[in-house]
Amino acid sequence: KGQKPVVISTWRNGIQANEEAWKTLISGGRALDAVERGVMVVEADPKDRSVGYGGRPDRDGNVTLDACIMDEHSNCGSVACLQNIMHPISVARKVMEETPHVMLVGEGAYKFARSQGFKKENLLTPESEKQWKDWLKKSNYKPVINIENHDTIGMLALDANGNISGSCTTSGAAWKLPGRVGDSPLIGAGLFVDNEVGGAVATGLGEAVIRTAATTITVEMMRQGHSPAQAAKLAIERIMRVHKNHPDMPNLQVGILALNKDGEYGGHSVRSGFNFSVCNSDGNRLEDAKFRLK
Ligand code: SD4
Repeated sequence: KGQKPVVISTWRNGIQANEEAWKTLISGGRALDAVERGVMVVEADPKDRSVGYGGRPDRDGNVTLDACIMDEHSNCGSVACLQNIMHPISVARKVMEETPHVMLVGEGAYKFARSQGFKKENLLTPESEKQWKDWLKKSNYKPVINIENHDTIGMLALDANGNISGSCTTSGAAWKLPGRVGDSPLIGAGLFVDNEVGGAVATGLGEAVIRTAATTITVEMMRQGHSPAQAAKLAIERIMRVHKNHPDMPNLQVGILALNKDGEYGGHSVRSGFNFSVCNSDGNRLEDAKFRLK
């Protein structure tokens, strides 16, 4: 049985993010505020090497950030390849609320952020710089499942008024080509919300998520009557079918979380190892997603 309010987010780091989001939800606040404030905790955490401050850089040593946010009215905002700003999710929200656009990238996103009062900050921590320098020795680009590329935070919340919003924020794939944008800032790929139905977020190999519009199809599956758990499973099966003969398949990991209007949720991944954090009135805890492959 579903409950509201509820917040779910990807990976173990979602626990601290949920804790923050819950404060907003339990005081009757908006899901939109919850999903922004929640993921900000992880953006500022240097220990998370895939999000915001402390994120692993691209192969030139620059930390570039992707983020998006979507509310219960299908308003959305997004930034991609943004540098030197600690909270890309808040810049994405400003794009949504203060401009006629949905997405700003690179230098334009940075200039916009500065004009909105965001500070310029160095996001490359000594630890991430050291990892990058180690990587440079061989310069071998090979994403390692569940480790190297996968701590992006995606969050979905259903508030006490029955409204759903979502957020997603990442430094993307470590050692990516400069200028690479993943699924995380793309509405319909890394995140999709339709307040009539529910929402979905994705983590993992962004290219595979984009090829399949994975969160869009998850939400559409729920619209057709599937539970969130079933919808996430069907979307993962679709991703696997599409990538059957693809060079990405041997290392492919994608995890999808889904939440519906009744507060029911579910998660599914291609391979084992994907977990997610759930917080409702039963508490804040980590759950393992179901998966197709060991
Ligand atoms: C990307 N989907 O940029 C992101 C990476 C990710 O946990 O999810 N990391 O492809």
